[in-house]
This record gives sequence, C-alpha cells and structure tokens, in this order.
Amino acid sequence: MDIGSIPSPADAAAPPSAAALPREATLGRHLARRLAEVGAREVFTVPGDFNLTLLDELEAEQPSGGGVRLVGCCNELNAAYAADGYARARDGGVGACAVTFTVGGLSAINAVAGAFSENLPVICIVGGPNSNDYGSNRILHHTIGIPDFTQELRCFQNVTCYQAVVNNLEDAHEQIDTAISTALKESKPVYISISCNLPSIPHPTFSRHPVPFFLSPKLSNQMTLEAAVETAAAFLNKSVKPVLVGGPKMRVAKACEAFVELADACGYPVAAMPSAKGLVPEHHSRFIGTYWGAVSSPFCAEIVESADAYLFAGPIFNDYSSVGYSLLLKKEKAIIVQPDRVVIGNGPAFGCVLMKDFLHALGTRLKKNTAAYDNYSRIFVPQGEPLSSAPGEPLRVNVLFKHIQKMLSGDSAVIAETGDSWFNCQKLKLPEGCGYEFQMQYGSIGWAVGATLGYAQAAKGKRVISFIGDGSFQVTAQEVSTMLRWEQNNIIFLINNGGYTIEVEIHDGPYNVIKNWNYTGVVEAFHNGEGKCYTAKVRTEEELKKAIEASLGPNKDSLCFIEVLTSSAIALMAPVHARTPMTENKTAPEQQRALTVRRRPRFLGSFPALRNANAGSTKSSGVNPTAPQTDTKSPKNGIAAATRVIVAMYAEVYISRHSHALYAVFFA
Ligand SMILES: Cc1ncc(C[n+]2csc(CCOP(=O)(O)OP(=O)(O)O)c2C)c(N)n1
Ligand SMILES: [Mg+2]
Repeated sequence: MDIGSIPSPADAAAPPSAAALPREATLGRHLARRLAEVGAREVFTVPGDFNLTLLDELEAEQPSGGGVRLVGCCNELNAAYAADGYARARDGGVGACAVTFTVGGLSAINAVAGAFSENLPVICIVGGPNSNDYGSNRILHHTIGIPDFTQELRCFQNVTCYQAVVNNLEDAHEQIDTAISTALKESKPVYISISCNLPSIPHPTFSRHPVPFFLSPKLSNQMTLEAAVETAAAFLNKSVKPVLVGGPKMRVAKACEAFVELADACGYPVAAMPSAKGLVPEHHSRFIGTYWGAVSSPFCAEIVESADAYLFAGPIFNDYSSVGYSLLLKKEKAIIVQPDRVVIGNGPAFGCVLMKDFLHALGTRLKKNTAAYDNYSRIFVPQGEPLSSAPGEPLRVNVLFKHIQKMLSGDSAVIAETGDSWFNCQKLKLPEGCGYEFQMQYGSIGWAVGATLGYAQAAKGKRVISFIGDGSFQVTAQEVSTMLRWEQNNIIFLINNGGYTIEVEIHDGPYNVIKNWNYTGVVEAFHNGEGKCYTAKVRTEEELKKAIEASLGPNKDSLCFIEVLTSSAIALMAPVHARTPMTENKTAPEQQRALTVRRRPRFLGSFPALRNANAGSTKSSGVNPTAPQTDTKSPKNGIAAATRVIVAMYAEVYISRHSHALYAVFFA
C-alpha cells in the first residue's frame, strides 16, 4: 500500500509480504506477548464466534514462550471480575479478559465499570465484526439487530479510559500499544475490539519479537516538589499533635512504602481510611485503626479529629467513607496529598508532585512528634474477646470472626464481599503481609466470587480467604467450578444469614428474603468428583473450629467451602422453614408476620436518632406503624439511610465495647 493512499479491505486483511513472514508475526500472538510483558500472564475468557481465532492465537503463544494462559470462565461478568481480582493481586499490574462481540461485552461491562471505580488497569478484549463488514450496512448476529457496530463501543466509552477498535492490520500495533499503555498510565480499564478475521494473519509490524515495551516514568517537577515539601514541613512542624491517615489512592500512586517511611520518620500515629484497608500496615507500632468518622475503630476518631494537623494520603471522601459527609475535619488543618498534587490547608496547591516523592522527601524534613500517639496510648482500652459459645449455641458472627482472626497470616489474603461481610472483615486486624481486597466504591454483589478466582490465579503463594454473603453468592456462584478446575485452595466462608441482611438494615421488605440453597450441595455438584474439594456446614462454634482445622490441616490443598449458618439465619429458618418465597402464596399479614420474626433485635431502641432514621423501613413493612414517617423513597433520604446503616452497625460495635457517655451523646 502506498503511503497516504486509502487502505482497501484487501490491504487491511492481507499485507503484500504476509507469505514471507514467520507464523508468530500475527496480531493475536503479538497481543499475547504484550499482555504477558505487562504482567497479565493469564487471560479470563469466554469463547464466541467473534473471538475464536483470537483465542487460538493467544493460546498458541504459551506462557513458557512469553505468552499467556487462557482461563475459561462460566460467563463474561465473572471473567471480568476475575481480571479485576488478578490486577489487584499483581499490585498495579494488569488483568485481562477476552470475550465475544456485544453479548459478551455487555455482560462484562458491569465488572469493567467496577474496575474503573477502583482504579484497576483491566484490559477488556472483545472479538469484533469482520473488517470487511465495517461500513457495509449489514446486520450482524449478537447485536440488537440494527446495522450499527458501535453500540458496544459506545457503552464502553463510559467505563473505560481508552477504546481501540482494531479493524485494520496497518495500525493495529499502534492501537494495541496505545490502549495498553493508557491503561497502565491511568490505572483504569481499556476496551480493545479486534475484528474477528484479523488475529491470525501475519503482518510485518508484528515481525520483530520481542519488542520491548517501556513506559517513560512520570516524574515530579523538582522545584514544585521542593516548594510543596517546604510548605508542608513548616505546617506540620508547628503543629502540636499531628496525625497521618492513609487513603485508597495510595495504591495507584504506588506510595504505600513511602507512606510507611514517612510514618517511621515522624512518629505521628497512623490511621487508615476504610477504603484503604490493606494499604496501611496494621502491624505498624503506631497504627491506631480505621478512621471512619463516627464509626471509626475505638479511640481513632478522637485522635484524628482532635489533631491540629492531619495529612491524608490519597483520600476519597464519598458518602460512605465520610459517613454521610459527617466527618469532623477542618480543611485548614489538612494536607491532602493526591497521586500528583498536594494541597495544604485552604491553599496553596502544588501540581506535578508525585505522592511517593512528596512523602519520601517530607519524611526527611519533619521533627519527630509522638504527642498524638501518646494521647492515644493513654486513652486506649484493648478490646475484649467475645464470650465463647455455650455447647450447641447458634454461632454468633463475633465468635466467627474471632476464629477467622486467628487464621490470618502473611500468607493469606482476605476478600470481602459487599454486604455484612464488608463490615465484619473491616474489623479484622491484618497481620504483616496479609492481603485485603474489597470493592468499597462500586459495591457490586457477586464481585467476590470472580475476584477470588482471579486473585488466587495471580497470587500463587497466598491462601485466599473469602467472605461472601448468600445473596451475593447467588449472583456469580458458578465460578467456584473454575476455581476447582484450576486446583485453587481458597477457603470460602459462605455467610448464610437468610437473605439480603444489609438491605434489611436499610429498608426491609419481602424482596430481601431469598430462596435458601443447599450451598455446600451446590459446590459439591460443581466439584462432581474432579479435583480436591472440602465442604462443611457449620452452625456452632464447635463445628466452626472443626471446619477450620480441617481446612488448614488435611485439606490445605483443597478448595474449602464452609457454609456458616448464623444465629440469625437459623432463627429465620425456623418459622419459615418451608422457605417458599415470601411473596408467593402468602397473604399480606403472613408476610408481615414473617418479617417481624426475622427482624433481629438491635440496640437501636435506645438511640432515638437512629431509631427515627430507620423509621422508613418499619413504616413500609408495617411492623411499627406508629414510628415517625420518613420518605426513604427520595434519593436524598435513600443515601442518608444507607450511610446511617453504617453508623448503626458500627455503633453496635462501639456500644458493645464502651459504655462511654460520649458515644451516647453523639448518637442521640
Ligand atoms: C449488582 C448489585 N445488585 C444489587 C445490589 C444491592 N445490594 C447491596 S448488598 C445486597 C445484599 C447482599 O446480600 P448478602 O450477600 O446475602 O449479604 P448480607 O448483607 O446478607 O451478609 C444487595 C442486594 C448491589 N450492591 N449490587
Ligand atoms: Mg445474606
């Protein structure tokens, strides 16, 4: 083809010199090598006729030869969740999935949106229309039946930071490189569509291998860095009791080590935002827990909110992390460090300053000041252990997590699903090296099953311990079969509490009851005699202990699935043991009775503000018609109700730990 001439479909599909090229010089094999180079050595896939040739080419470039391994998944949503989990385990590395046109892509898109919200470089590859069909006005199968190939692309434009539509071999190399490097630079997902007829055609652009893939590193502007450090040091050195708080963006900024260096150097106490759990070392000698406003770890909020200066590294203040925008922080006391800028008080602001450079340099300029930590040590009362259960007593969640805590080590990684598990896992104290992942920004139920598959596939040295609610498990359960197929030895705690408990807390109704499954039976069906699998149902502390011992001992190489029936689930199951969905064959009063039974006794009665906050839910189910009526249907109140739930759940923990008048005053 002449430079500047219009490419014809024939040019695009078969370059003149193709016959003389080596077999490996194809688009598909080039893509495999590129993915492996950036750390995605496994690609989570579901085949379809638009990506079959691409999968053949990816498969042909084996990991031993610098290529990738394909991990077939049950569906595209799970494949993309697995890519998300894989990227997390690789610490800034890439996860990848390959699916088919539109039916596959649109199934994956929810997980890709989740990866966007969590700043993960997930590469979503779809097999696209034949390059000869572009502009042809043809109607293709797997589309919505109109001659427009851009629908999937337009959907992905909203949830990815770059989209490459590769329907021409001439610029495929450049398009793929640009997509991959944009994902890495922005730490966000990208979309690559590859015409189904192109992956196996050799092309000269792919003939030199390996072509090194190198991204020039981002650098701080030295003058701005110096000015930012000088101003921040002056601000902090004159404060009396400063503190450090780590936030979730430390991950994208690759600044976790620099944060610890700074903490070691300055002597300030160290807290983590809830969404940064796993990024701040909890074994640090001056770690004071999770700063989450009114629902922080015991005594943490007092120290943070009473400080006269606080440095937040990579915070995101959303409705959840700010407990409904109720944090008692003052901007003029804060230094906010984002991945590439620093704002000190109400100003000045410094751009072009990388977080890791800033934290590292700041550590060398700060005077040691342990005043705030000394205050913390003075008021801190160690938390007690939950009482052991009486023989045969239904398992309490606090007893469950007492045992989970003992299981954790530097060789484990915790994956916490949205729901009650979020809150319970948040309270775990992570030993050095123990990984921790959850989806605090996006909170899509079902994520944890796919993410467990992907994380375990990437982190071979770790035993993944996942906590997944019954409702969430029902969304993506099939992928346990892929874990078995790949001989993973994850331990999955399936928390069977008889429905959408977290939703019950916000606003109860018959829709929060789900069909009870025989969850261990489901996993045994997936196992089907192939691979190593251990399952147990536990209802008491004794049974739990046995199941944990079995998982860590004789079944340490097996996939272990422990269905935990909590006391609330058992209580729920008794009166409605027939377990027909509540909306079926039941009169309204029967539904109401069932709801009344399953309503857990909570402490809220003693706290009027919270009791009133929940009034909308009691009103709707008719359980307490005298409660003040709140319009929880309006979005504003809906959000407020959700954040109040967080307050409520954590307040319960507080109340159990302290009889402190302060909290009663706060919550009233
Ligand atoms: C994809 C998706 N659909 C719906 C929701 C709303 N939602 C949030 S938590 C939840 C219930 C989770 O139930 P379960 O996994 O059993 O957790 P539990 O709180 O009962 O422990 C639902 C439906 C969501 N977050 N994501
Ligand atoms: Mg549940």
